[in-house]
Amino acid sequence: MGFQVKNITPRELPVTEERLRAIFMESDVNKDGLLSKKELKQAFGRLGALIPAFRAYRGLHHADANHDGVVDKDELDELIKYAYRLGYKVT
Ligand SMILES: [Ca+2]
Ligand SMILES: [Ca+2]
Repeated sequence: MGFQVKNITPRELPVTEERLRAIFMESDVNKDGLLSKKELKQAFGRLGALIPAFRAYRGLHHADANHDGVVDKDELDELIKYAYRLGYKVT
């Protein structure tokens, strides 16, 4: 019959923790070694989050152990674990 099977498989792979680390570090646009909420929003946007602002808020809440409003390099591991559990896929 005349219709095509819509079974397009994008080349998506589950994101690894290494990849997440790279994405978060690249999202530190002002290179101060800290991830602000704005930078987190950008990172989650790159990961394909439906509502990056919400994920930035949740991720920050989860990882920001010293409550200074930014994720530093000591807190990054927690952020990576949080993002990893969400099971993002990257192309
Ligand atoms: Ca920064
Ligand atoms: Ca912090």
